Amino acid sequence: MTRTAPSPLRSVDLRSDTVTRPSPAMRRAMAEAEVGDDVYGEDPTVIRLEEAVAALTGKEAGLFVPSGTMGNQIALAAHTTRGVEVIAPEGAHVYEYELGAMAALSGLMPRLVPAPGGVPDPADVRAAVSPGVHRAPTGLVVLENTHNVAGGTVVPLDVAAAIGEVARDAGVPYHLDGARAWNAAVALDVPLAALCAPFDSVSLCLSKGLGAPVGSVLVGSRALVVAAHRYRKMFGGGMRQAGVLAAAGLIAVHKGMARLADDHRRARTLADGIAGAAGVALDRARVQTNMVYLGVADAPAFVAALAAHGVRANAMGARAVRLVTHLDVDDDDVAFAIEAVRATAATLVA
Ligand code: TLP
Repeated sequence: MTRTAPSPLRSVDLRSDTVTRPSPAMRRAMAEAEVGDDVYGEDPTVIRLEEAVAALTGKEAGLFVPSGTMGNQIALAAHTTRGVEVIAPEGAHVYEYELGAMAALSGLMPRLVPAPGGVPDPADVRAAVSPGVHRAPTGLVVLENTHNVAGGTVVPLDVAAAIGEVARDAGVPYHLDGARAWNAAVALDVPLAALCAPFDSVSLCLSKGLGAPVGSVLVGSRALVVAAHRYRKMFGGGMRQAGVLAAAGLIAVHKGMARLADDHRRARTLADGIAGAAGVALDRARVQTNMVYLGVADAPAFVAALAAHGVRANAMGARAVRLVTHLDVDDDDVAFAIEAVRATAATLVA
């Protein structure tokens, strides 16, 4: 492994896998995309993308939406009525990072269950189900795979299926926030359709590890997608000639998954290189996909000092720093980032 001395002139952006730029092939496809008005359902490129993601996930239909947040929120709205509880794992993006949308837009109450390492115990989900006599009734169960704030961790298939049985017994639908379902399928070495099988709906992002500039696809039954179509318009996500975006999404879907294993390998290398740095806690067992979380005394201060060494990272709360590998990060960047993190840690502890 080549080690490069940190230089403030160089910059490696590990804040998220959302920061990637579209490839020349994507830009060409965007320029040449055949388009129509997607609000009328007439954009051929959007239709091809929706059908491709539905086929890959083993679902009947798909709906192209502008973001992962909108994919989740449309699903939550379409599956529920106001005043019900949504069971979700602690740390879930739908609860932590969607600006309270489930309450603001759909009148929903989150009911969080413990999720050590991002993996809820199906027994805890069963215990959280409310029949709705005094407490609000349970209206939906949500899972997140990979689980972002737990470390980009993977929920095993048997656990996802067992939680699905709980939802079925309770008579409520089951939604997957699969923003990074692609990463989970690669990490588990299973087809995407197997990962998505237990769920009534899945929201998958094209603009994270797969490298598209914009967009997510919500998949599920045809009936769910018809309902979702109405909420997409209501939430402001009707996009007209969206084929220019879907064209990049199609390349992401067909080419992007093949290289996610590289991101996962680089995250492990990054973790190995950082492990043992002064004042940094790192749980190697949680480095399962493209994320490395560092436990530090003061995350905003650490992120600021790290930026001065040429590496951008995100503070996720007061004591956690997140580093994410992606399409625009190569082996040299990882080596550079290791040196930068170690130098930052040494400075802050000294
Ligand atoms: N997550 C972003 C931030 O919001 C934290 C990131 O950089 O990781 N589900 C999950 C599990 C996500 O991690 C994200 C994005 C979303 C949904 C929302 O996707 P977008 O940003 O497209 O609305």
